[in-house]
Amino acid sequence: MSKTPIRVAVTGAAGQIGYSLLFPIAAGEVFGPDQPVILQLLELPVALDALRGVAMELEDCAFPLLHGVTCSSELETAFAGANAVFLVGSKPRGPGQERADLIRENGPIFTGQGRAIDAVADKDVKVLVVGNPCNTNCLIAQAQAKRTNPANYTAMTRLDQNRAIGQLAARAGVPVASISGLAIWGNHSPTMYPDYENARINGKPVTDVITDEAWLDGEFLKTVQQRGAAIIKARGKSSAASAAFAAMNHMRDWFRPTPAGEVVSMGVSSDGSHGIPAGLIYSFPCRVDAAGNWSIVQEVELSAKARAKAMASADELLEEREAIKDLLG
Ligand code: NAX
Repeated sequence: MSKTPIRVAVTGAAGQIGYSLLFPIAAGEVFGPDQPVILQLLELPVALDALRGVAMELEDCAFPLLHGVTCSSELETAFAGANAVFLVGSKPRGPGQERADLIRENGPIFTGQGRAIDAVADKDVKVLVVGNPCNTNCLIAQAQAKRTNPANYTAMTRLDQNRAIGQLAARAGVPVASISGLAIWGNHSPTMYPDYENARINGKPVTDVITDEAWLDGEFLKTVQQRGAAIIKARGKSSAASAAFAAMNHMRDWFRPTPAGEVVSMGVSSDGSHGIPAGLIYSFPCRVDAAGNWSIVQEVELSAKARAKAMASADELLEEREAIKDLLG
């Protein structure tokens, strides 16, 4: 007997990331090859025609697992009964715009979306915020969670994890599957810290294989932290396919137990673990249990230099929280 379809809401669905995200979801690459899905897509009214075009293309793929698509600019329609939500849509940072201004501009979007999710989504809905600044946008949406589970509001740092793994694998000359335990700490911003000290290459500490610590603390960190800007410079557009793939990874890995020995980077609500201020949406190494609940990995230690970087990113998040504190009530 086939499974009951799950409802998957995606905002900003006619945008670049949406275009790379919807088709693999419909193909079963996120929720499993036997799990039917209903896609509930949200767009601004101005982009609804484009969204209908995307819906036509979805139809033209004749995905056996795709049991329905709705296109709407109504929050309550898009989030009704949703089991999983990808909050992708938000305003991009304008030329020369300060991060603080972007936070103020995008914040209210997430108040409204958070409120609607809490009102009409499934009680156990899992929410992933991709739209930037994703950690603080997630905090704003989570503040509305009264009926839904506040722990189920997360932000995406998986792209940063994947980028870091790619860089280490290239430097060590090994396949990416040889890298384990690499996690991102902090904010999805240039202050993030990819913790290579607790990562392994073919089971050995990274620093035993890549002995050039100047490269690890210099070029490696800089490349990962600045990768988004490098892609915009090269492509003329921000990362889209890689961001969509990371969003798929994040959600897939939240719906299944984490394989032994692995960790997943997720921006989650800090409970004060590792000295990170409680309540921030902060990226930690996480593991997911058989019931689909994440927990922060406790058995990792940061060296003094790594801790300083992790705390600097927490300080940035504290500043962001201060800038939108009126939206958290
Ligand atoms: P696009 O500009 O291509 O698409 C965004 C779409 O969202 C547009 O179609 C727009 O109409 C829609 N939209 C805007 N406000 C909306 C609202 N209130 N409700 C519903 N839809 C709305 O951007 P795209 O390249 O797809 O990027 C989307 C977001 O992802 C941006 O905020 C971007 O900064 C963020 N990113 C986050 C990453 C991460 O790792 N967390 C990496 C990639 C990406 O930069």
